[in-house]
Amino acid sequence: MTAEYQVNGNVAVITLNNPPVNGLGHSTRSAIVEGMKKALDDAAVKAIVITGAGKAFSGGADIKEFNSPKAMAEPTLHTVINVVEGSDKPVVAAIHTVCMGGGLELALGCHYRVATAGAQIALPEVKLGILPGAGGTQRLPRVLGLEMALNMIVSGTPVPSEKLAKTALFNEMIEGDLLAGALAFAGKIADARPLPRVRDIKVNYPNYEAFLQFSRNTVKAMSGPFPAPLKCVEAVAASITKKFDDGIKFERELFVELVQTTESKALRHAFFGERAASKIPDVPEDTPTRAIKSAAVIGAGTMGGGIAMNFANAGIPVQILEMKQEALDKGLATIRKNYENTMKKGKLTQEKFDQRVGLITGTLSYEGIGQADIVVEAVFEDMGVKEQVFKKLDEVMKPGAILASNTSTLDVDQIASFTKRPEDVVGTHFFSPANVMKLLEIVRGKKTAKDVLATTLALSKKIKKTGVVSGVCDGFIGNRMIEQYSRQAGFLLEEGCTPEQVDKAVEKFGFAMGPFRMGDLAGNDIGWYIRKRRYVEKPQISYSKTADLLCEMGRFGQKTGAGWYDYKPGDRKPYPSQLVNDMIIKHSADLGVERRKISDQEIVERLVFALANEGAYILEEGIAMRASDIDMVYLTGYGFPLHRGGPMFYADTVGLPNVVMAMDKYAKGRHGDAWKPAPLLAKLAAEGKGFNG
Ligand code: T1G
Repeated sequence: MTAEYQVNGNVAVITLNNPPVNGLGHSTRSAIVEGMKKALDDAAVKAIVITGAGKAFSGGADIKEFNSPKAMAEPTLHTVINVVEGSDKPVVAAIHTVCMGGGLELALGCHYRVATAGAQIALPEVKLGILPGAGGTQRLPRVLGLEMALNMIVSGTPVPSEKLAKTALFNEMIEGDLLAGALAFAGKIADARPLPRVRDIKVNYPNYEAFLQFSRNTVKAMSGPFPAPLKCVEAVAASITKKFDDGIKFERELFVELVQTTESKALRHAFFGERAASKIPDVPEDTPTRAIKSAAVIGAGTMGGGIAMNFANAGIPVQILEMKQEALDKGLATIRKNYENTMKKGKLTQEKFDQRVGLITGTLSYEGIGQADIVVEAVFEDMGVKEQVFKKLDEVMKPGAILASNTSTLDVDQIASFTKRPEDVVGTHFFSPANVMKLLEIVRGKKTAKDVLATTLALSKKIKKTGVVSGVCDGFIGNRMIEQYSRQAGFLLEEGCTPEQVDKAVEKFGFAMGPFRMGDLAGNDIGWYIRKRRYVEKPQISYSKTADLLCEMGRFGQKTGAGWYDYKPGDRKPYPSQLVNDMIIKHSADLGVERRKISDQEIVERLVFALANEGAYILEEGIAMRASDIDMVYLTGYGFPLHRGGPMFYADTVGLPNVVMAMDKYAKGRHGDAWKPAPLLAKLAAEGKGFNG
């Protein structure tokens, strides 16, 4: 049973017990109704307390149930709340730790609510592309007022319970033992009548029409491709414009509409995808981890500095090793400047600034970092350089230290072979800017120890990264897929597109930045260096030469003041370059390619399906453990639009048979070899299945 029932004196206690967060799945909802029935039938029971076992009062409806008939099976959450609210004995919600979504809606159906401080109170449904669907949009405004309720529902942001202590949401804040406090409170109000019902409170807000119109305009401007935020405004508006029951009906209609949208399915996919990524089938979740009380980073450049900041931000002291004092001083100064800028924006207190800057120190000797629990090298992307560094690390680092490489493409097994402790070697591929981008690719070498993996995953959570485990291959997950994306981008230039046309098409699809603007930002020389290596290692793979011609012109991007686009000094705005466009047109002529008009649809299909197809190869080779891992890589590391759910999820929404059909069409064009469907993709398409099940 997923809720326990016991009677304490003359108070019945119903304790939700559905780990991990007391999700209000069907069995829990049934158990609450059963408990209510018992309490109402027991003449000795004068009052009822509902509370949650473990680490939550309740995290809300069981999202895992959404795509199953159970979600709508009686007793629905509406029914449960109506039973509670319709009880002729007082029901007290005893709230702690987490009270969110349907959990808060259940509490709002109770006659009274008591809480301990520090509980996260939220209606976060909007973050899943839906809205509170069990009365939250109608009851929360009745206890918090229109404005505060609207803000909480449109943002989905949790508010600590103590901040709401003086509102009608809580009747009492409990110090000490919550259950004891709730039982005492229940004893006090057991005979109080009439029973207070939130639904009976009237929402007052002078000139609410103007406020609601302002809210509509503001929310419309900030919600991008997501329909839910604006629907939240309309639902909350009903709490003041409609009778309660009409408001509930209206809310229900909006909820049913939103839960079926692709945007909501994509957000739910990302919610579970982020959590699934931290699970490694052959590494039990209770694998003991190594203590990480100090860190070291080799290289004080952009990457090294950003990586060091991640540790300092998580309260972990970190030493940066550089070979030259000047480089070290420059790196530390850059970090300090970064924190100063954050503080100027009001996003960092002086105290935090001092703490973080104080946690980052520098050293010029390898011996200086020998006692660190983990060392991350962020040196030049060249195997020879990595070899020197790891041989030295093998000499100086204490036993049990984790030796991590920030390599973005190189063979982690080969790097591990430079040491006598390959089991302690792992790839930790950060994405620039390393202190900002959420993605951390954790590259598992053949010999990487399980506890090293478990430790690195736990560390990724501590430094607020989305850790995704990758096997060893050229480019791991993200950069291996981006190679196919970039190949198609180059071919499109040769066949008729300009850089801005390609960028605009994918940015309209939702990418944060198109491939050419991204190249100018990251530096076109980085890709050039990698392609030169690949021309030698994989001569059979064709590439467009446009990117090489650009680099031969010295146009590396913003850092050289010119790239695919022209730039004005001090201005990061990209301006189409006639010189580059002429180079491209001439290159097409040299190739004998007749340029043609290419649609945005073809641009998006060729770039995104190239990602999905390579992702299918990565899946079948076991480089990625699951399709949602690949989606998490692209959502958190490559600016793939969240409302599309990631390349694999997007391919599923298009339908894999349609993807294969489009690929067959492109296979008839230039470089058709790039469009051979991965066997896994062909198989799933033939079976009418998707990558994500
Ligand atoms: N349903 C199902 N599983 C959930 C869940 C939920 N609501 N919330 C968390 N989990 C799982 C999660 O997948 C993970 O599983 C484990 O719990 C720990 O999660 C009608 C319709 C509650 C603040 O949006 O924000 O109510 O990976 O790692 O960091 O209006 O989870 O271990 O197998 O995040 O301590 C609205 C979403 C639902 C809350 C806890 N509620 N959850 O954070 O643990 S819709 C939410 C969270 C709704 C009603 C509507 C957080 C948390 P596993 P975790 P945490």
